[in-house]
Amino acid sequence: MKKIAVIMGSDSDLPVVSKAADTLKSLGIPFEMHVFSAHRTPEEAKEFSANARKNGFGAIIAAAGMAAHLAGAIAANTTLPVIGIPMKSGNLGGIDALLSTVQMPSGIPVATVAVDGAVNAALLCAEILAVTDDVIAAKLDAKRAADTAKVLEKNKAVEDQFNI
Ligand code: RP5
Repeated sequence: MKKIAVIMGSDSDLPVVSKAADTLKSLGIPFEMHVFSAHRTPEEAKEFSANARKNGFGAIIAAAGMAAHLAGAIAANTTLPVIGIPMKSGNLGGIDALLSTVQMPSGIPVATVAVDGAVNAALLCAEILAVTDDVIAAKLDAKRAADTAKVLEKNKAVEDQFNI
């Protein structure tokens, strides 16, 4: 099975990014976590992304805050799918990172999830792998069914409490 790379610009991103790790773990998908910064360790970020395909990765998550150019810098050096997580950090509450990550010019795509959207980033990676992996596809179907059951249960509790 292909691995997922989970890269963050700073270890200060870890409390949010660890939710992507938890999600991948729950689906049995192998992954690696790294701290590479587009501006503090640009050579390491480049080296990792340039070699990611031959090192067995199938997609890359890149989380960064503020003037967040990590996902774009990673995507510049690979044709693997790159999913950007704009992080809520600094004075602008994540709007800076959201615009920096989502507004990639044509030619180098970054699929951007919500601000701090680590769970969806991991699920999107799982969906990418599930195109050719029936085991992951089945796990995603089971998760959807379980999530639906939980909401139906909550609906029933509210209906029982308020509706005559
Ligand atoms: C970004 O700047 C990181 O991704 C982080 O979200 C933000 C702040 O980093 P630290 O100053 O906490 O290392 O590069």
